[in-house]
Amino acid sequence: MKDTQLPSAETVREEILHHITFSMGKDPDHASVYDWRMALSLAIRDRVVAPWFAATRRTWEEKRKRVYYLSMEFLIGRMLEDAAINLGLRAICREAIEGLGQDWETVVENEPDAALGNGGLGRLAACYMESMATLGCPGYGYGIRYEHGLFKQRFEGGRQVETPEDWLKQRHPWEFERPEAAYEIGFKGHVETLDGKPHWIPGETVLAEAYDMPIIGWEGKWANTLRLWSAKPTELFDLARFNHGDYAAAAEPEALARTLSRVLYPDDTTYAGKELRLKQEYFLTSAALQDIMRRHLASGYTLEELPDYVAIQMNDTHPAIAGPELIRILVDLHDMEFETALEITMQCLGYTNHTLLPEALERWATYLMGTVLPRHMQIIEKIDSWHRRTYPKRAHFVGIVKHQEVRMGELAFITSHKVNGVSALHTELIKRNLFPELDALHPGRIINQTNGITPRRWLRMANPALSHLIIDTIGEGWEADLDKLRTLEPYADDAGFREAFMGAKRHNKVHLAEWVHESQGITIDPDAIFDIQVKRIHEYKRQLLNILQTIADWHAIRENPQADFQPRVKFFGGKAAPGYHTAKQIIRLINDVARVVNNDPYVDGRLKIVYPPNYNVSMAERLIPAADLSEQISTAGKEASGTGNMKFALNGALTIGTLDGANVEIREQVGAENFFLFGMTADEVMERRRDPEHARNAILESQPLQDVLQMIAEGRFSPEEPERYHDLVHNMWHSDYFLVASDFEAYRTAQKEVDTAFADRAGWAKMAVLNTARMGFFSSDRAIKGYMDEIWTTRSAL
Ligand code: GPQ
Repeated sequence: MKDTQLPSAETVREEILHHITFSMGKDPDHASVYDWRMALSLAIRDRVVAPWFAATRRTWEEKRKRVYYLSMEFLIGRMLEDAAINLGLRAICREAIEGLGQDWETVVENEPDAALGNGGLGRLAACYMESMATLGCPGYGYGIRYEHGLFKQRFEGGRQVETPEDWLKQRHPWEFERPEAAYEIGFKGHVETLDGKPHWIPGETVLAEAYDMPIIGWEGKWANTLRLWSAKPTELFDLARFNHGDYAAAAEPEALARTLSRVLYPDDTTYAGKELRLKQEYFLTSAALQDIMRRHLASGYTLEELPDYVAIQMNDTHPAIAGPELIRILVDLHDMEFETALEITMQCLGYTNHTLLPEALERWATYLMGTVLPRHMQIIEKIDSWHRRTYPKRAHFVGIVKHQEVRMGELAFITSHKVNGVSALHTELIKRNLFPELDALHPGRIINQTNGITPRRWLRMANPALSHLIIDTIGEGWEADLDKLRTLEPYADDAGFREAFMGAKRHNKVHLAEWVHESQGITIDPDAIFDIQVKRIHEYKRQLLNILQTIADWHAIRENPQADFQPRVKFFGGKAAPGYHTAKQIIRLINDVARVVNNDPYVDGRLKIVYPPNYNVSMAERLIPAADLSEQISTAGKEASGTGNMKFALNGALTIGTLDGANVEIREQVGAENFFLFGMTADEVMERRRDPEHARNAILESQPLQDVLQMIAEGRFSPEEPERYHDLVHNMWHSDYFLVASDFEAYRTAQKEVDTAFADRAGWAKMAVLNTARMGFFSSDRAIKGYMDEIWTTRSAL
């Protein structure tokens, strides 16, 4: 958007006042922060609508192929500032709202996060939506409008306590309800044969009603739609029962229907096998496919032309029922031959795999699938036998239905023309370990698309200090062409620039320190190393390794108080799935250790542990720009990609990490000398696990680790309950599946290298600058271009 097209702050001020009066019905003198936030949002929203309509119109007129991104999660965070930035309006809006006597940050922070996701997978979907809009890739995101997003986390005595999230308690200014776009979704019932054709008679139905959110791209050149489905009853209530005075029973159908979109399952990279989850997955998928078919047929295209106009991407296997559903629509409703329908389906579908963890691979019991979706179960069997017939060579090893379970990974693979992993290493491991037989039968189907992040939110918006320094140095343009950051490279040797770069970092650290002081009551030193690990709590991500090393450091300081330690603040952030006991124990241990360390006079402020509760997108935006050190320490071979790793490096943090997921590619890009590598490789991990004594041996070889485990076992951090961590310690000695002990010494050594490197301020600054300068590859724009070229075969409309 050219500056000349931008409104003045005065104009925006008038628009805000208009909305305060006519949308909020408030006298400005009596308006609350909420009212101001709503009025500002609506004023910005008004400016999204024109580009949004224009994009939709052009897609129809130019008969463009559309991409449909199906995801059970969209972890969006706040929307106001993001929309303002992409429209080039942030500074103007700020001036306008401050002209009305309101504080910009207070107004922006009044917005609740849209937390319709658990972690990386959901946030990736949100970054991809933004990049599709930026690139002018016509498309829709399809998801569920959960009434309650991811639970809120509190700590009570160091333990995680979950409370329901309630983001829709207030009006949601970024959505448009579309009561006219509603579809009936069936469940259960039975299949009849009518005129020799199968016919599904569902036993239950609900309505899926659409709510649309515009997603505006950089500079407002294009906008797409995120369409979220909300479940409504097909019949409002039972009038006969109501008239009999049976009010609770009368309202039953409504309550039942609404449970479908009531709450997001809080499990990240695990799968629970619950009937309601299967119903949610089908609810999303069926609504999306009906909408896609309606749009396709309304354009006057034939069914055979579907792959020319429709690309459907399945975000993991959660919407993998899309294959059978599309076949059902084509065969049962449009009289197509099964094999033709399967062929068309494959050409439309793509499947992104996000994990190799066995506990995350969805497998539904055939009896459950047969009960909830009886016709789909028949179609799944048919796809399976077609595949065995057509590819008899390895039929014995490959199968969708096995041991009375439907394997959604195999189903998604077989019904897609492309299957992709999310980092180079992960894709290799998919081929080698997850789908070796299917890969041999379908060479070339598995491809890689390394993940990316949107630089608009994760640098321009989250880090104004660094963004402005970059703009002052190399100008604008990097926001939509992140490779341009390379032109910063020569400045790594410019002492003045390095100082300015570290000045921006220090500014962010001071800002974070103030927030930590206000919100946690902990005083931290902005000149200490800010060492941050934020992500879901999971054994494979090894927060345990981090806290054990922290304890070792604490112990070392106490043993030798005179020694030269670099002051550090260890930040942790993240939620555990409510039913994940070990992850919750790790949270409790971190909090217990924090209490002891933070109150230890011997430490004298040289080591602090900060674990603010309820980590979410907004907290990430606060923490990441202030990080010196990014902890990416998963057991090699377990983290499919990671995307937090990219956000930190882009903001000039150095990584301490293993050769896992996208860390491998980050290290290649930024240079091995600008990355603190440690630990076993994925191959070494597999080798090491074959030694049944690996844990015990590793512990016996490390006196510091023995000391640390001893302290925990003795109750040093839980004196009121010394046996609190016996299971955790016992597991370290006797199992340690994620090889915390085996990597402990390597990690400690790498942390010492960090200390040494940080002491050399100029050297550190140079490495930090080079990290930012060399992160261009990890823009989600690059990733989306890869999907457009290699999976969707679609072109930019810009
Ligand atoms: N991921 Cl299967 C999730 O966040 N949730 C999931 O249910 C699954 C994967 C993550 C994965 O652990 C990260 O390594 C990736 O970077 C991320 O998906 C996006 O691909």
